[in-house]
Amino acid sequence: MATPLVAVEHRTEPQDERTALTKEAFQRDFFNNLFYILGKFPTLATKNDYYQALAFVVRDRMLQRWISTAAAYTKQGSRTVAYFSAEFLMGPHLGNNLVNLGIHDEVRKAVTELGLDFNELLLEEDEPGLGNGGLGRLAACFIESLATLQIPSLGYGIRYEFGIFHQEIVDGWQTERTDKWLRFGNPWEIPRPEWAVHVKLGGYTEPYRDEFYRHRVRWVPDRLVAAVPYDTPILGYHTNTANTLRLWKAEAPESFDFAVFNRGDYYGAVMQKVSSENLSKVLYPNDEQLQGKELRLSQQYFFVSASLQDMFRILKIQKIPVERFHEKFAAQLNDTHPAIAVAELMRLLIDENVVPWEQAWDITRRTFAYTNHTLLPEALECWPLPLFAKLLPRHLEIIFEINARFLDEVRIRFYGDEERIARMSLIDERGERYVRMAHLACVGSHAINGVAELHSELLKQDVLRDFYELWPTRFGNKTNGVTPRRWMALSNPRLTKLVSSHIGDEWITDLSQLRRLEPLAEDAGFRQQWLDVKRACKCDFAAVALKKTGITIDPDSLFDVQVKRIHEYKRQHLNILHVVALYHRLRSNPNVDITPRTFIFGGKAAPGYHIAKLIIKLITSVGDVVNRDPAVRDRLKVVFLPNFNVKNGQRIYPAADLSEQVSTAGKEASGTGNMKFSMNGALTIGTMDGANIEIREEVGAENFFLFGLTTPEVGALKASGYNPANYLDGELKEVVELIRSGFFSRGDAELFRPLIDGLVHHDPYLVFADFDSYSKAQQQVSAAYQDRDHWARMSILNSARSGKFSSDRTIREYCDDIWKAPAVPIRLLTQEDVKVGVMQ
Ligand code: NBG
Repeated sequence: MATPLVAVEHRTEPQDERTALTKEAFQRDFFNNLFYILGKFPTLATKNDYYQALAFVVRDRMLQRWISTAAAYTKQGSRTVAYFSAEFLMGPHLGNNLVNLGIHDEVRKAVTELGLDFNELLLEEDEPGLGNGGLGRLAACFIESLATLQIPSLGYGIRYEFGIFHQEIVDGWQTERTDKWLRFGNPWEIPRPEWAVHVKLGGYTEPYRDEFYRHRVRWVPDRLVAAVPYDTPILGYHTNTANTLRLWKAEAPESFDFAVFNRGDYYGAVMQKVSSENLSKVLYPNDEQLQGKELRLSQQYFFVSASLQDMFRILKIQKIPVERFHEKFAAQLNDTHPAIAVAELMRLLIDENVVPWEQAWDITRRTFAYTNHTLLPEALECWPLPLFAKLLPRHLEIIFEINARFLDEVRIRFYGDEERIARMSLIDERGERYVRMAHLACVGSHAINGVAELHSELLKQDVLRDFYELWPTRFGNKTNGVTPRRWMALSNPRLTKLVSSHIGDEWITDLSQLRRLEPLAEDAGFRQQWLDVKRACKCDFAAVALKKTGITIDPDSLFDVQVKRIHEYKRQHLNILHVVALYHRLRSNPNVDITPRTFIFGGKAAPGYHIAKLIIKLITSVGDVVNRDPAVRDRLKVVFLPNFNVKNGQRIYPAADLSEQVSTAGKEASGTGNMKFSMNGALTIGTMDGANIEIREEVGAENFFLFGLTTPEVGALKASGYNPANYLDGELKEVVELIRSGFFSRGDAELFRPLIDGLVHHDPYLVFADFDSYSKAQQQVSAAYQDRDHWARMSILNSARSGKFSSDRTIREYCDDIWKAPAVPIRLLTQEDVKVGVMQ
């Protein structure tokens, strides 16, 4: 059954004085905020003060929607999606809120009239970088789409005091600086200490009989941490809906110091407070890599427990019995980071609400669904049993019980297949014992999905094959998407204007309408306008690149871009080897005719991932040589843009001609950057991996540069005993020798040895095997770019056919197939309505 999720426009809202949408009101409130909230006057005000004064102007306009939304959901007891995610990579709020409120241009005018630089104020916002990469950004796109589609929802996560580190490039190397995003305060959040809850940790359990002589278990923790919610409103685009992102901050409980304090150990008491606060101090900066630290598991449990307790509180206010938990809430597990929720909901139901096991299990399973985001074995979370037992003794008991019952079910289905039972167990007992979080997530969920078609297929065939064989109907696919509000309307206003002037602006909430651009690909005038927009975006980016790196780049060269986390499976090294090959060609034959290109790289390496950091060093070192070599005469440039984040992404995607999506087939679960590029008119050079396959299917094979081995070919080559040295001949050999010789490292032949030796002897991601095919595809790119007119056609078609990759489509599918959550349109309340409510 399809739920009606049409975004209804309600723009005739009642307005209070404080929420009026006129230029005069904006200007008046701007100064009011500067005086009364920030306590500044213009002579002393910093740019950041002005940014905040503006942020509060916008926030006032959001609060009316937020309150109206909360009132409607509370009154109606609406079914609510709870999106559980350890990461929300939101990016700056101000611009997005202006776009979604529909007041972007008016506010720009109002601010400009005051003699301030609007863009500069937007740049003042320190973005909440509470995520590593695609997984966290997906969560951000999803909650925006949920609000746009008017689905009641709550995003639950952690309010890290330090988000993803700030990357600087020093002497060509990545260096990390702490991300002090809260330094000047955060105007977008409201703390709700009155809804704080306690989270238990450690200690032991004991059985007891309650007053009705029932057998129960009590968890006696050795630590309590207070979880304080900080709420951020998430606006839908041109709707009255403002949902909530609720992030938990760890604090010491009120009575934290009582016992210690009485013993006179003031210092010890304060230290205990510090240790509680550590829980939400910092985001672990690992992407696709397990960090088996106790603090990490504590963080996961901390936010999951706080969120579930919060959901019980909501049930209580709305007078819904706990037995109907799953009717009120659909909870999505964003990867296994929140998988402990399965055991925690069981504990809350059984131990704290005295619900019988079978019923509790039924509620739990109907509540949760699990999204897997990776096929890399090193990213699958497993916790050592002793660590788990120490931190979460009661949960371990519950997991054992879940496991015993689950394995009984497997035994009956697969009689005598003890190997299968060992493989499927929630506990890995092959050596040291581990809790397998992906198995817990599968067993505790009624729906399991991957994030692109290929990925979901590989889950069924490989990583989760046993679970698929047991419960085939639980498995499905939900191909990722990205929000066109941030990734087009906000970040590419020129393209937005051009597109809207031809097909109207409904595409912003119905991206499939971009198809109406297709016929315009044959219109020479439109193609010229399209190229003009692209060129203007490239000029903007060239200015940014110059400012951040000191490198001058030519906006008429082909902008060839790879921005994403640095990881061997994503193969930035394949890209840079090709750059060296081009350089080598130019040096060997200075008159060779090549298409001028600017290679742009960006992305962070996990601080402990040495090879990834060495790849960055190789990129910057090649850049140092190439950018300065007069023989190249500006035909090649290499830029490593430091600190790739949401803010920088917004300037890069619109400026790209070519999008590098070159992961080894079968390794990238989906990718979402690939979608942002394509929407903004970049062509893709890519492998048959993740969502690339679906992008190619949509835009047409003739508008996509395909190369490389397919997933089955990768498997076959590995099975036959892959030897990378066999591929080391011709140009690739010369390239490798050049790097090995120390040419890019001032004669230091040792510097890149770990990277080069690793490729020559192991090459787990088949860089060498794919090099030739990649290089040929790049020659096709160069040739194609020579015919600008044809390139423009392909670029237009990429954008026109990217409708599938809106996160609105993805969220509709989740709502229809998994969450069964219908839209709830919101009527705006005025302050008068609210006052009447108070008087009643
Ligand atoms: C990442 C995948 C990407 C995918 C995003 C969002 C993790 C664990 N996974 O391919 O690598 O696009 O998730 O689904 O970060």
